[in-house]
Amino acid sequence: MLLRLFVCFVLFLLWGCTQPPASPARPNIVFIMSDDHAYQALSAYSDHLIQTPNIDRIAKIGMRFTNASVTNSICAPSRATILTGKHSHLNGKVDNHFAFDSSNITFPLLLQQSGYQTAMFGKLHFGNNPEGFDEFKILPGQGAYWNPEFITKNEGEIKVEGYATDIITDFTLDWLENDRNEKDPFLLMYLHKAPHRSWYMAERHYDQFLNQTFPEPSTLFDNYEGRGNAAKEAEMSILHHMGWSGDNKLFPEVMDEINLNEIGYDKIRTEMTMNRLTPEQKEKYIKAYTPINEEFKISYHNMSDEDKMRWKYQRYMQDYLGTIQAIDENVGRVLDYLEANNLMDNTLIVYTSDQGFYLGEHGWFDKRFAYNESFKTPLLMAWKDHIRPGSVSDEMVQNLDFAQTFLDLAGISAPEDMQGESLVPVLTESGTWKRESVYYHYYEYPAEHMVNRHYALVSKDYKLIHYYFALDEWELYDRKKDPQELNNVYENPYYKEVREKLHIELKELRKKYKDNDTLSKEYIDRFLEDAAQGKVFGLTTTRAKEIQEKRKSGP
Ligand code: SGN
Ligand code: CA
Repeated sequence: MLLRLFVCFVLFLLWGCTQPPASPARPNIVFIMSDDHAYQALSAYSDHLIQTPNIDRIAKIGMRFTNASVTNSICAPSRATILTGKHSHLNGKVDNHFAFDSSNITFPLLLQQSGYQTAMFGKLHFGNNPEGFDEFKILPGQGAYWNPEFITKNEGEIKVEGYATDIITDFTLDWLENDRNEKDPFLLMYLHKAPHRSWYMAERHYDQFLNQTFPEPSTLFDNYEGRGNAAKEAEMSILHHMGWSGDNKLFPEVMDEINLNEIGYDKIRTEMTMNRLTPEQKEKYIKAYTPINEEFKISYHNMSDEDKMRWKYQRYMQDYLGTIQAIDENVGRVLDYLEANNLMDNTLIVYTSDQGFYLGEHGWFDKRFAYNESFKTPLLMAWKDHIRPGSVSDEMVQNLDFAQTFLDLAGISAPEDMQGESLVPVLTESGTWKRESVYYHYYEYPAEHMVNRHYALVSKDYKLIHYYFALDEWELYDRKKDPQELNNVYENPYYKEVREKLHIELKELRKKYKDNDTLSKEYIDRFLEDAAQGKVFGLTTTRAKEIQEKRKSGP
């Protein structure tokens, strides 16, 4: 008997040795992205504005990137770069205006073809539906905070009562619980609309946020001395370009009462939002914002520009950060689900934003510039037993790298023309990964916020920017000595050698990424023609026509 047992045991061992080792299951990917979430408003980076304990859980169990950036700091182009692994000039989505070219090969398509289940919920902003998804429920365009409509794969267009951040999470959890099969790996893209302008928070957060005062950034009153014209010409000043009503939530009737005239569609924006609310939602909203409006009526006529800036900044922060509170709670719901269902073990979790955002730095809101607050983006990644808990990477990674990273994890070789690099060696702290500098190119001009076209090289030490098109100006920043980017040292003789070296590097980067100076003349003319016909949001027909005329008479 014993002998038989022994023989069986030896045979068992031999059998085990002759079998190939079981290949590890391909990881699931949960890609969480918010829209315009500044790293300054995430406590894993800095807790001076808000606590985000749930999002921070990803940093605690995984890696936090301190130098993650985007290639083009605006919504749809960022998303196109993420999906295609290519810079804007190659995937064609250079700005928010024209639709995404769906013939692009994307990583979700490749994952789906290789057996991944794929689902997307939330904001895409492509002007068409995503390819390569078994299931999607996406917001049309920018989408709405309140009672939003969704374009769905299987149910046509639907409208759901409630608050967007909660609803997008409900869809996500519902898919995880009811639609996912347990045998195949999955890619889940969970994409928030918040904290995008015009910053409407969930009702449950009114009490907490409408009574808070937030610290001001030291550059709130920046006068743009020491920099070129692009910063001076941009229309994203909290004082001058943020709407009293559409952004800062003054009631239109209060503005009429105190004779505060706003140009443009500021009050109309409020009316459009209010028309979406149910009577109960509206009642709570009016109740919450009435004290602010009443107080403003009394103080407005005695306010200096400085006071107005301070008031607008506080109003902005209360609303913006309020929207982040709901994201944090909802990310917590998703992480809880993953934990409770043993999905943490083999899931890569990513938290990022489609770009950074100005929270009063340089007196600004919005993004678009190659300066830090908009160029950089938060990035946290966790994957149990593969990424060291609490690790920090200062590598210069970009949204360009996601596609190849995810394909690498799934064991799929990336198409040759993808331009990023797999982050797996960085994540697992194994092998070598070296990148000295990254490339940036922003195109959407003339357009809302009037940030001139520019391209840039960014290394850990320096930033070299070229504004072209309506300007022809260079800027150079010493990132170590001047982290706030207040002094353009391009003409400073001390930096002559550095400048020359960076020029050569920039040329090489542009060659490597196959970029050339400008967009085709035809593209710009088509864009301006649409704007002249009132089809480009945020650019008035008058202004577009003026620019068209100038181009006709110009060189
Ligand atoms: C809207 C906003 C802009 C914002 C763009 C792009 N205006 O047009 O402030 O820059 O979206 O944002 S609003 O009056 O509609 O709020 S992006 O994140 O989609 O690129
Ligand atoms: Ca955005």
